Amino acid sequence: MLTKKQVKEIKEHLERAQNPVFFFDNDSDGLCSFLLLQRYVGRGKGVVVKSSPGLIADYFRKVKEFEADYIFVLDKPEVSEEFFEECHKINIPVVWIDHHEVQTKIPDFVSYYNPLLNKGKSYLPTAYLCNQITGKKEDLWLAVIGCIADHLLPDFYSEFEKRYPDLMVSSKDVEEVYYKSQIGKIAQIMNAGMKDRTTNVIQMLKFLIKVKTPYEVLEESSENRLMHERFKHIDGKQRKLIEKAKRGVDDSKFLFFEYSGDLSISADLAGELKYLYPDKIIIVAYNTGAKVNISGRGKKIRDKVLKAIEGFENATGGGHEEAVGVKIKSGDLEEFRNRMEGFVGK
Ligand SMILES: [Mn+2]
Repeated sequence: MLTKKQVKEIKEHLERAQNPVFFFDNDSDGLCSFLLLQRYVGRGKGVVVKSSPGLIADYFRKVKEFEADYIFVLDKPEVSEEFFEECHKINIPVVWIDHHEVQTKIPDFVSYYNPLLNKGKSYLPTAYLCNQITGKKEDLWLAVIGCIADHLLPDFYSEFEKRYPDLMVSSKDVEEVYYKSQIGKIAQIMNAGMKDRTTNVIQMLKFLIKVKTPYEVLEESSENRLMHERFKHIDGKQRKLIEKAKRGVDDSKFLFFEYSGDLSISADLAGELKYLYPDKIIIVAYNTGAKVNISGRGKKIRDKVLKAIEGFENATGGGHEEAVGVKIKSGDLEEFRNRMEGFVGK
C-alpha cells in the first residue's frame, strides 16, 4: 500500500501537472495505471514504453513533442541515467510509481513511490496503487483489470463482482479469472492492443480514455475495431503456439518451449502455460535468430534464471520472484537450457 502521505503527495503532483506525460509499461497493469490517473485528472498524454526493462533516453523526445510540464513513470522497474539527465537539464518534475524490486539509483529530484520501500512488503500491482490514489468508483473495473493481469485478485474485487457479476467467473483463482472471465478477456484485449503499430495504439488509448463501461470495450464497434482485430490476430497465433507447446509436455518438472516468428509474446505464452501446468517450471524462449527473449514462470524462478545467465555477454533482465524476463544472445540459449535443467532437474 501507499501511505496516506504518499497518496496526498501524488494527488498534489497530479493537480499541479497541467500537461503531464505518462510513460507506462506495455502491459495491462501499466496501461490501466495510466488510464486511472489520466481519467482522474482529465488531462495528459500516454506513451507506451516498449524498451525493457527500462525507460530509455530515446523516449525523452516525447516530452518535447507534447511540451509536457510533468513526467509520470508507471510500472517500470528501470529508468536510464541518460533519460534522467535530460529531465534534470530542463528541470521538469518526475513522479515515478512502481512495484518492482528497486534496480536503479534514484536521483534526488525524482519523487519515487514504491510500496516495497514501505513497511509490509505486500505485492500490489501499480494499478492497485493508482486506484488508491484516485479512488474513483466508476473506474474500479480498470483497477481490477490491471491487478488480475499482474496476478492479483485485489481486496476490492468483491465490490466489482457485485457490480458486474456477468463479467466474472466464480473462482478465487486469479489465473482462472484472467483466462476464463469477460473482465479477463478485456485484460487480454488490452495486452494485444498494445502490441500494435504506434498509430493504432494511440487510437486505442483515445478510445480507452473516454470509454464509460467495460461493456463498451468488449463490444466491437467502429471506435475499437482495430484493437479487436489485433486481439483476434494475436490470440489466434497464441492458441496455435500453446497447442504446439502442449505436445512437448512430459512428466518432468521442466517445460521448455522455443519458438520464432514475428510475434514477441513469450511472456503471454509463459503465463498461460503456467496456468495450464501450475507445478512446472516454465521457460518460453522467443528466438529471433540474433537474440532470444526468455520468459520464466515458477517457484523462485527469478533467482534460477538470473543464475543461469551469469557470465553471458550482453544478457539483461529481471522481474518478480515468480515471473522473470531476460534477453540473451542466441548462441547462449543451449547453455542456458542446460544450466536450467541442472537447477530444476530434467
Ligand atoms: Mn506491473
